[in-house]
Amino acid sequence: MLTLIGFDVSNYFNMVKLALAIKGIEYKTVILYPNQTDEYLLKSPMGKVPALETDQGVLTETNVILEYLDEAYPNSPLYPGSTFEKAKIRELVKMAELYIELPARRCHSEAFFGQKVDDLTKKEVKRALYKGIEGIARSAKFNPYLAGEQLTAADIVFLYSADLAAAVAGKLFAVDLLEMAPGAKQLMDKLNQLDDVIQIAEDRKLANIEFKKYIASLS
Ligand SMILES: N[C@@H](CCC(=O)N[C@@H](CS)C(=O)NCC(=O)O)C(=O)O
Repeated sequence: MLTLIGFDVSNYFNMVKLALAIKGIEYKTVILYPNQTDEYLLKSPMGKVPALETDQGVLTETNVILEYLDEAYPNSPLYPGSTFEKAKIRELVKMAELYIELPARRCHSEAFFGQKVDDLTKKEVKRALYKGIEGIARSAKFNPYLAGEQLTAADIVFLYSADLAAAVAGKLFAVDLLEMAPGAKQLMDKLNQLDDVIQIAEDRKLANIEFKKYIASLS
């Protein structure tokens, strides 16, 4: 059986959780925070979560895990369509991670943990997020899903990237990021109504209590 390693507050962990839920794959969970212990680095070379233990070995990097799951469990495909359509989904996944999730992450400490981020970083992040969401607006179909009529891996990655990025943009720049991509808000609303997404949000809320204690213990 697959084992998913990570913790329920992690947006990347939740991307994999949602993919597993959509596909109805059975798995176990090992709750673990990212760390640089020798033991964990043997599994996850960067010490990050999530990691997915399979019969053949451990996989890391969320987009890779999503593609693995889709090939190993072809039901409810997350990369449906022709070779070109699959590539377009991968393009959207990559854009959401590179241009939305990663820039916003640079400001998570101030937006979520009350630790100041310097003004230059904030300026860079604001500019990067504007460019990112404008790029997504050009590239995505929002019909109603990112790649068209079917929910794909792009929606999963966008959901758990854009929510945090929108919170960062709202808190730090007083900007409604999702408004800059027509259709994005409606898509987020639609995705947030899915039973699996509601369950993941509940798990996340519960896990956040322990996570906050853990973060406080680090300082
Ligand atoms: N590129 C990785 C990113 C995963 C990631 O950044 N996870 C966070 C938790 S949400 C983490 O492990 N952070 C600890 C670290 O960066 O060392 C992926 O796609 O899975």
